[in-house]
Amino acid sequence: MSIVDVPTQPFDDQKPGTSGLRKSVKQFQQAHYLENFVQSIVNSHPEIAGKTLVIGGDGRYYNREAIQTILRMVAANGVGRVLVGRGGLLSTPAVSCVIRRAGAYGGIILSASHNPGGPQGDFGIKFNVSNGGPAPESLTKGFYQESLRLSSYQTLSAAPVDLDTLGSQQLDGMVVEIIDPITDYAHLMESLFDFNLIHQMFNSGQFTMCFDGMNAITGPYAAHIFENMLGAAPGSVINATPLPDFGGLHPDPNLVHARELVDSLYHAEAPDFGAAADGDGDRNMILGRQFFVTPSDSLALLAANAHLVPGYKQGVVGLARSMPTSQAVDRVAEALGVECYETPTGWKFFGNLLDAGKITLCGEESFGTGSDHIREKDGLWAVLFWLNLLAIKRAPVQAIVTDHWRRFGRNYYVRHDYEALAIDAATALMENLRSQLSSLPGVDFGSQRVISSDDFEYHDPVDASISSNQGIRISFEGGARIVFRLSGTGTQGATLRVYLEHFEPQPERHTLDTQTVLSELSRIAKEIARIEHFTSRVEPSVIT
Ligand code: G16
Repeated sequence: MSIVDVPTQPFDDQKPGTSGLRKSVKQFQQAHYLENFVQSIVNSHPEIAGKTLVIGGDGRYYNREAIQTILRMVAANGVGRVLVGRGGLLSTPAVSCVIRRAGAYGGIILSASHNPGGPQGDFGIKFNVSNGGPAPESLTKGFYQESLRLSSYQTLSAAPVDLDTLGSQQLDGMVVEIIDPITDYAHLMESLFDFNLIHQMFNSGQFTMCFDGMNAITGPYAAHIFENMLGAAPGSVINATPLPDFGGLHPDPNLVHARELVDSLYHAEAPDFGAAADGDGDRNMILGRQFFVTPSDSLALLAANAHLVPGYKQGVVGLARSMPTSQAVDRVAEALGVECYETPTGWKFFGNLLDAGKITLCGEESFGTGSDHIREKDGLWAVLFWLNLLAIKRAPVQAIVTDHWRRFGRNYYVRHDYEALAIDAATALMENLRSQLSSLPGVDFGSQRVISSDDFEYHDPVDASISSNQGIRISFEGGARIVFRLSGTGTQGATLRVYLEHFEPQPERHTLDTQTVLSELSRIAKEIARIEHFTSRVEPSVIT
């Protein structure tokens, strides 16, 4: 074992909302940078010696090198056993699944999620704890503090571990087990959903799907589960091979970046169902023929129908959504007579609620949906949930969603992103909004009257922790809402997100498109936040 002295050079603090370190590949390639984070994790867990860790990543550029570095370091620090996905691959939900199944102490995930990859792209690392979920904020803050104190790290000289052969190897005193990345995860999915029924649907020849793996981690999982296990036609999974640069794609499953999939669904010969997942497999997008299901509607619909699916046949004990997510799921919770929690953006905020048994399903507008089966959001799980419902209802996606709106009303919803802003400009815009909060209630903007405005503060009902400044909420009479917040995941400048929502209790009376319905709110958002004044931008860079 060797001890390497490092100049005290902490990694930059992590942004709120994220639970790890997400930076450019070039930053990660700096001497001691990755090592600094890994040693900070180890030092924050003195009891880690002898324990089991799970390690894997989404296959992006630098994945293999990072895993070798981490293996040498955790071996030098006395970790007993490490489970690594073959090829260094494990989707984020699969890491969560394997940690829980193996009773591991925790896991290390190498991914920058939906951010682009390749030598010019991004890389990331995060630590998950024994419940399978991202380390809570108290821990991640501790990692940062630890990095400020760090003056050396421990590693060893050893030949690279063979990441491609299943089975056990020794690295110094540590056991390295190379595991199949798919097996445990596929078993878990089989235990939750009616695979026979879905198989019958594909076998009937009446149902086709297209899943876009976006050249990222979910391709092999999707090909195995949808095509081999469930009988979807060969070729139903496109862009199925994880590539270090994602083949140049931006692996974010939305209407802008999943262009190939979206085009194929808006085509005369479109399949019945389309879906995609992101770089590390925790996000999902759901499409029907010429029809986009917003993530907020998807969450509400899965919640309303959960009792139909084997894994949730007892019903849901409670629901949760992140603050900017539309309030569609609140109406389902009300109808079911269960609590709906509103949390800050960031999956880690659901962890306590899930562990305490307060919720069964949860989700976010940022294309994340999940349940108590693991402690990460889960892209393929959401796709399988939809397939199970489609196999039960035997109706088009659009008909299922419009039926849901008829029962619960419709929350028209859109998100406007202003990307790569100067950080000072974005901060000034938010400060200006904060300064207006107390004067907005009662003000009329055209036909819309503000009824409340605040900077969202979350009081965790389980551990009583408080998270402040989580985004500006402005609510209007009739259920409309505008939310402003700065992204916690961008790596270039600042990204302003503006979330617009309008509630229509009787949507069948209206056939207007989302853009028309939300155009006035969009104008009001620009006026209140003085977006052009602060950013010189007239229109958002991305609309989802
Ligand atoms: C991460 C978190 C999500 C969160 C998203 C927000 O997603 O895990 O829970 O919704 O960031 O992103 P932003 O702060 O940019 O709006 P992921 O998929 O990047 O891990």
